[in-house]
Amino acid sequence: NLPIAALAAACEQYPKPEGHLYSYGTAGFRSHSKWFEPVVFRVGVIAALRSKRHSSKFIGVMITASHNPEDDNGVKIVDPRGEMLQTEWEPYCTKIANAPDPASFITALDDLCTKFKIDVSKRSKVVYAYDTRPSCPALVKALQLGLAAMETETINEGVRTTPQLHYMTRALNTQGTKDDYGEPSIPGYYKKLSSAWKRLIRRREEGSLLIDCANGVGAIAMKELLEYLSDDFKATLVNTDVFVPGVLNNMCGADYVKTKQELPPSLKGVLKAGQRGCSLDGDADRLMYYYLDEKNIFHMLDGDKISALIAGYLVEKVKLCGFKEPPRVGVVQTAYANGNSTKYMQKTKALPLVCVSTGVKHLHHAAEKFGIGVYFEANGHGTVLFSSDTLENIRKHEPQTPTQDDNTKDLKALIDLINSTVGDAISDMLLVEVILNHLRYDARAWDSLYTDLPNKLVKVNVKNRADFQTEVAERRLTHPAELQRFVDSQVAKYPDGRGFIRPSGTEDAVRVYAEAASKFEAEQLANYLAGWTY
Ligand code: NG1
Ligand code: ZN
Repeated sequence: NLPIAALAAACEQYPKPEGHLYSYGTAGFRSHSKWFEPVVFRVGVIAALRSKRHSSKFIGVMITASHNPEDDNGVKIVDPRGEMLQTEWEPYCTKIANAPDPASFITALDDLCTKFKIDVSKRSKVVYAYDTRPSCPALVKALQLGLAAMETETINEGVRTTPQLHYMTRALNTQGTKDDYGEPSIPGYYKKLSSAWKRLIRRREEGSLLIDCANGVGAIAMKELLEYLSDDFKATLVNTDVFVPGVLNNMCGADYVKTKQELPPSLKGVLKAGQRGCSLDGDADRLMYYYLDEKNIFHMLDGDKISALIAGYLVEKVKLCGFKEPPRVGVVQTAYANGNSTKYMQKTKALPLVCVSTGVKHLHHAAEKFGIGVYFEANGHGTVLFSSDTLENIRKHEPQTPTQDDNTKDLKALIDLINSTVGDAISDMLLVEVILNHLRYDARAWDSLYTDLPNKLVKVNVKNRADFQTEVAERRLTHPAELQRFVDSQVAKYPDGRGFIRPSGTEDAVRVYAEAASKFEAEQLANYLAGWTY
């Protein structure tokens, strides 16, 4: 049975603030950090139960609010294979987080145990980490209390990137099995990436890559990784003020670059024309690339361009290995993917492509259906998945020529270089650099794969985002129907126009997206849609 006395006592220590509703959404729970300790305490208890449900496998808990402001915080649960928490648990998490008092908290936990037939007597194991936010230490305490109440065996990984925590969770659970994901330690993570990199990189890069670490945990991870990469990788780190209050994600980082479509002010005069730069977000799971041309004009290489580069490269790589039955490479996007990226993948590269709803778990699950599934959100979050059949195929493959042999070795190293558990800005960055190195591309050559259609994303705050319902992977509103009719009538006026409105899964807002042949038209269309009158 549940340790009711311990749970109730701990719950008293972290009373739920009245009138504040939490919801486990696409990125777990997220809110202003001052409301957050009771939620994190309860997540500790849920994570323990999740571990019991999975025969005492390690469950991960990550405390971070990613690209959001420094005063926000968030928490999410990571499943044994390093994936996001199974969707069926989300409403139970929401219910447990909102239980107003200890008695209803225990009842909500009981409901979860009954629903998922949890054997409470099993042991539980949880590995956790957190980002650099000043609110983290207090939240970690709350988490620890929840875990202690459940007598959970814990590993505290400290200040780590979100993808490192996902890696750890999978590595801990696969250690010594045929699916061994690598040494279950942070040095193990660096060793895995750096040895794959050393196998893959062909000639020493002359220029240095400029990496904007958003003043977040990515700065710590990058510094550590550079030690392992030694001379083989030249990088200059900027925005590395990890513990200076107020600077996290502020006027820098991947989200700044994507939403403003401009160079962070701190990189002006630092990034040289032709040099590649990239920005991580606050927990280092999103990546945006960019460069300045000889006229100092800014060019952004977003998640779609990263995806196009990787997918195009992998298709060719697979051909060079000489498989009897080559794995099928496919791409997963969301409605925010640039229209010309979709065209490029489908028409120029003949890649199978699916479009799914926003949120990594949707992309991840769709990508699992391909032999090799490349998924990226336009905002720079993504990775590559290799199905177990593909992994088996590669393991058994007997190359017939030295070229096939060499390419197969490359492919194996690429699998090690890629953090398949979740989008990982650092692993993705190494992957991009390797591909550019193999193709002998500079930023401009990469950029010229296709030209982005001008686009604009606007956020409109609304009282109740549940009033907005969508279909066809969030590309159309079913409700309010008159609003969709308005969208259709406006979009029809623009050549190459595309526009849609969907409720955010993380904020009390709807997002309006528009694309058109020119920047002026894209902005005009977005603004019309945002100020709808119907
Ligand atoms: P919402 O708030 O549902 O639009 C945002 C991002 C998602 C995803 C989640 C989780 C956009 C337009 N939306 O979701 O892609 O990253 O946050 O962090 O970028
Ligand atoms: Zn993030």
